[in-house]
Amino acid sequence: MKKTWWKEAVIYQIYPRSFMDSNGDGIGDLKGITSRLDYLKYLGIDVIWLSPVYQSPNDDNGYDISDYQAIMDEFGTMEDFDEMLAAAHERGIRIVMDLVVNHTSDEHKWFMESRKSKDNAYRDYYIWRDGKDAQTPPNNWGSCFGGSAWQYDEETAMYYLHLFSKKQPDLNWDNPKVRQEVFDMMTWWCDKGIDGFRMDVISMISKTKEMPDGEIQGLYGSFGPYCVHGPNVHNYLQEMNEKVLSKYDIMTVGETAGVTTELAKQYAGEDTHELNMVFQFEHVEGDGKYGKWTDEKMSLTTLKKTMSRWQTELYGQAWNSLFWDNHDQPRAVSRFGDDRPQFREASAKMLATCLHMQQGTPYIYQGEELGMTNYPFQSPDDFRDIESINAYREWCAEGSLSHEVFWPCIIYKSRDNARTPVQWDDSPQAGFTTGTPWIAVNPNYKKINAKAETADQDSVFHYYKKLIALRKANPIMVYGKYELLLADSEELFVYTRTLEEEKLLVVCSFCDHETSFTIPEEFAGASCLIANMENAYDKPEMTLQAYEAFVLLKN
Ligand code: TEU
Ligand code: CA
Repeated sequence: MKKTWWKEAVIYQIYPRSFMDSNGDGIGDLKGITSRLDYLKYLGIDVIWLSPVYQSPNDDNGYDISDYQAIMDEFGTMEDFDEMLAAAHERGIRIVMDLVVNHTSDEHKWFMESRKSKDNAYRDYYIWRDGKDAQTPPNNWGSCFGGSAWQYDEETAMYYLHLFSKKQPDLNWDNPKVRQEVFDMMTWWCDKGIDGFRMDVISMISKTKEMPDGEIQGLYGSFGPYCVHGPNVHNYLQEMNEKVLSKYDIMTVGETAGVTTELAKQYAGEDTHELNMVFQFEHVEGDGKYGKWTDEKMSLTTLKKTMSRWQTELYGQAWNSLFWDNHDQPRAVSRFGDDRPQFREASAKMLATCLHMQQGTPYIYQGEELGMTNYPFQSPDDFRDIESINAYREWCAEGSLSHEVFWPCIIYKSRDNARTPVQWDDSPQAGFTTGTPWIAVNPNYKKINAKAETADQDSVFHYYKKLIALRKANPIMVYGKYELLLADSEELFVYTRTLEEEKLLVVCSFCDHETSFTIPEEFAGASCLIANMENAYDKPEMTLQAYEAFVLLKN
């Protein structure tokens, strides 16, 4: 298996709006990121995945871009970006940009032109269709953010497709001019010295010609079979690779909602000349009760089966991305661990062990290294995210579900859980801003914050720091072959990694009570590489505490 820097890296995702505010307007910004690079260097991460910082009206917090080669006013200037890029590189940290090219903002000049007339030069930059009439869209597809996936435009009395908000019109990738515009823009950023791209919903860029009604899921028809993994998606990615990616020493990761292991081997195969790796979502989706919304945890056996399939089926053929959360998911410790005070730290460290000892490139979402938790939402007015705001209205306020039924589901899964400001210290607003934050700071910042944790060797922060350092010193963590043990246990996630003569045993308790465990004979006398609590490993029969995690190394 080829060794590369992005296989051996640990990647940290920054959601700029909530990371650090430098000018007191309550909104995170580029200078704020620059001011915290020493913290990230101390943590030991190698790459920053920077969520969008381009010009945007912020209908979807920057995932609706109106100018790909300008910086969002609220985040600062292009000079601020250049300063941040240079400061990161000085510290040996690479910067991977978020490439959002399935759609633009409706305030992008291309769309402003496209909607002017049916014969405008930019008309075919987007996907326009006649409705059945001015009140009836071309088909029954629903948008990811609620409502129809089609918006009627008076000017030319036609509908345009938007798989996300109506201010995010989908680009027509079948138009070679669109592809060339995107490739030119990517080249411009690569020439500035960035180190790669995370590609937003890249599995959706190719749509089928025919656009029939979809199977009803929830309140609308599904666009999945017609807009995900479409007929030309691999051709377009190979063209992108040939015209841009192959010319630079950069890394790419595709956000490929709905991807299977088979498809991942094509998107991110060692020799398919498309992407380096993909984000798969099987372990963070499929738990929904009302669409994605739920208040129930996935069973441990289901989680283990899903993660193990990705570990074994990609091994030696494609590269895994490893994550528990990001800006679209609830906080890991609240969702997969246990955020009750007596268990939060142990379970956060256990989750870190379980993920970072797997095969693939691990991603840390801002605040995950502190064990930050979900937010205690009290009212729909607390939400800022278009997805949560629309969902509450569609499923509950105007829908069929009572507040009592839907509220626990939306507060458990809302993307805003991950978007509350990073908790830097115990000063007002957790040191994130001297002003009023755009979204409320979690009230638990007094205890959960970077200042307290960097000073405490036993903190979640220092546990992540140790894991990152271990990855640099132990190639088996990067390249070892994975094998699941105790598949049927609903309490323990246990697996091994093997690389030549070395072998790791990774033991993680996912339950809130004591459990027993027997160390396999072959690990008798093995040394402990890392553990989240004290225990003895010199006898095979062990008692594990709630959320205990440890790793034995036999070499
Ligand atoms: O997310 C794609 C996507 O499918 C999300 O809607 C996500 O799966 C869902 O919100 C999970 O609940 C990408 C970006 O990560 C997201 O922030 C954007 O809102 C979306 O694309 C549109 O650009
Ligand atoms: Ca600011």
